[in-house]
Amino acid sequence: LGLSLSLCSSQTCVLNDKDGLGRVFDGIGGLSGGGATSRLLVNYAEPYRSQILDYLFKPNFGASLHILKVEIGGDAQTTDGTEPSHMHYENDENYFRGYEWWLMKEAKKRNPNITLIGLPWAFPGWVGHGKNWPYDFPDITATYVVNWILGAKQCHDLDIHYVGIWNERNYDSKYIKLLRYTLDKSGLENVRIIASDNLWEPIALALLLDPELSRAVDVIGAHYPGTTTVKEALKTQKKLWSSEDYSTFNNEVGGGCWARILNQNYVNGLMTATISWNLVASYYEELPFGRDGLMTAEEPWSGNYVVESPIWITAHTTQFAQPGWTYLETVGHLAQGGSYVALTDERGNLTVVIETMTHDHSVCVRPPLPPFNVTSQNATFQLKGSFASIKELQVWRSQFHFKTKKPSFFEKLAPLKLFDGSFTLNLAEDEVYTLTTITTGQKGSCTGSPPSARFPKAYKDNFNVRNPPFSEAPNFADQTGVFEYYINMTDPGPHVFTLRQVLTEKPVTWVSDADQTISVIGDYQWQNLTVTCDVFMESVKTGGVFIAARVDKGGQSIRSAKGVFFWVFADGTYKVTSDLTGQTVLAEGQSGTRAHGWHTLSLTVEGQYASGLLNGYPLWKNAVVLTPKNGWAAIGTHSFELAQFDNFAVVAEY
Ligand code: 147
Ligand code: CA
Repeated sequence: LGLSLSLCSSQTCVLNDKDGLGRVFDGIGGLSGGGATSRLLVNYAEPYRSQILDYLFKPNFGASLHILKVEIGGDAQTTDGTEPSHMHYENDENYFRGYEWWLMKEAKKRNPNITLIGLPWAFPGWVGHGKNWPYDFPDITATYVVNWILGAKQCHDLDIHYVGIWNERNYDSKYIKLLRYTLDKSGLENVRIIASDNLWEPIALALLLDPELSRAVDVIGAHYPGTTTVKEALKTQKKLWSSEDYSTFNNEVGGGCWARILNQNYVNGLMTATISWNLVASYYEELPFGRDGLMTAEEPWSGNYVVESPIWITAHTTQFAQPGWTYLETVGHLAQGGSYVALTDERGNLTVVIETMTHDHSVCVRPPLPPFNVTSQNATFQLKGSFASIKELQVWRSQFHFKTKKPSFFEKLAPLKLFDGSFTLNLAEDEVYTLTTITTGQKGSCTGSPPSARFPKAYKDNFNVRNPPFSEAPNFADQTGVFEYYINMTDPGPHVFTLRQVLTEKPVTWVSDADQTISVIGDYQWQNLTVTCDVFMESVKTGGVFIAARVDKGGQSIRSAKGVFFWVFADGTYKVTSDLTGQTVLAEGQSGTRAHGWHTLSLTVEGQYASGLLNGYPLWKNAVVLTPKNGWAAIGTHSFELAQFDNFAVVAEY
């Protein structure tokens, strides 16, 4: 690859700036979205919510992140749910939906220098003009994305620094150039473009072959690069980022994965930023990729959250080097395995991060990790050039201690005195060290979070909130469609404040969303329960809505979700099915239900039997429900249609 990988010769690693420096460091970040990964975070009560945000963003406290990347919501399923678009319809613009605006503001409050990035996974249906493709009308797509950036500034005073193309899907050169043109024309010359949030190729070669495209793109962002790059990417002379990485269960092996890639993405691949998918695991754990965040905050009802090892591994770098610092050229692998990087602010400060993660304790979700050996070793570092005169280094250490299962993370040790600019470390396996001239590091701590608890077994929501802080009701996790608080201005009665499914067409999707809309809620272990909800169809004749129990799937498998689904239709019929698509019918008949009127549905599932009430009267009973045995409660619609829900209630047995 033409990289000069240094290996410490006879155990001495030289740290020198005399012959020039390496690349400029752009930071370490977290990704909220792709999708709905922060869904449950927003409903944490204070002070816990602020504590979680402090662990993520507050400088000299925890992860102290440099970068926050968010999904530009596109109304479609993007891994753990849907995120709302700022333009559900062509003539619609609203910059107060979802939680990403709030999250960016909270991050910026704590770290005013934080780098903000937006990237779409999906787009509202109208952007594709009926086709599941965003590039047939590139001007529409570019305007749509630029609107989001303008809205960030105008409505929230947020400066978006980087924007991407289409997550892990095709890019289109014409679109990228038009996006650059549209940004410039809108006064957003400072917003830089990342491409293509997929593999190194074909974007790297395309940049080499097309100078105009190359002028439009500032950063090559690759996903899960396995710490390496390719020679075309190096040849472009662009910044190289791991713009999505990690996605690993956040136990100690996850922390080990993160420690290894944070160092080696630069050592092996000259990547100057690494972004974790995801920022914080704030979604139901049984959804895809449960707990793949830097920390866990998946219980807003209890307030419980867990500061996991990746937070402290992040701190080893983020608290002691800032974007704009420069990597030394003298970075590399240790003689007995492991790696070291060094960074400087070019004003005398030096930060060295060393990791000795063994193979089996640092496997990430992807790509496969080729074998390598790490054993305990003494490593001597010799400071040269402008660092030769450094007399003292602060020392921070993490020891995973996999054998004893008693890890210690981000521990401040006694400062190291230097005499001839050299020091020797006795490194064991599975350790991370930071040696630095920076003296501001701190291991933040808050008075413990409340104990973990299950989702309340008696739960209700009447959606009566006049000025909701968020567009979505607590704990509902939309898996297809978008469910928003709604105010019926003309309703004289009890249904002024409701929850409404607002999508009227299928989005330009990222995975295959269901043909129905569905939002899940509650405890995945629930078996026996009663779900009750008032429903209101807005589609005359063709309308259909459901309430459900024991829903067993979400995410990209949502199309094959099974459970017990109780439907009523605007044509005066009802159905009970064991799947979201309605293939397996357990009961059906006349209900007298119609659009533009409220009906109360109630579904009880007890052991192998289910029964349903309509407006308080039995409509069907003794439907036999064998599988699934457990799952979430849910509400939804038969198609992409407007419909409202009110007075949702669950009473469950554990
Ligand atoms: C990524 C997505 O960009 C994220 O939204 C999230 O779904 C994440 C979960 O790990 O994965 O998508 C990938 C899906 C598959 C691969 C890589 C990235 N893969 O198989 O290499
Ligand atoms: Ca209400």
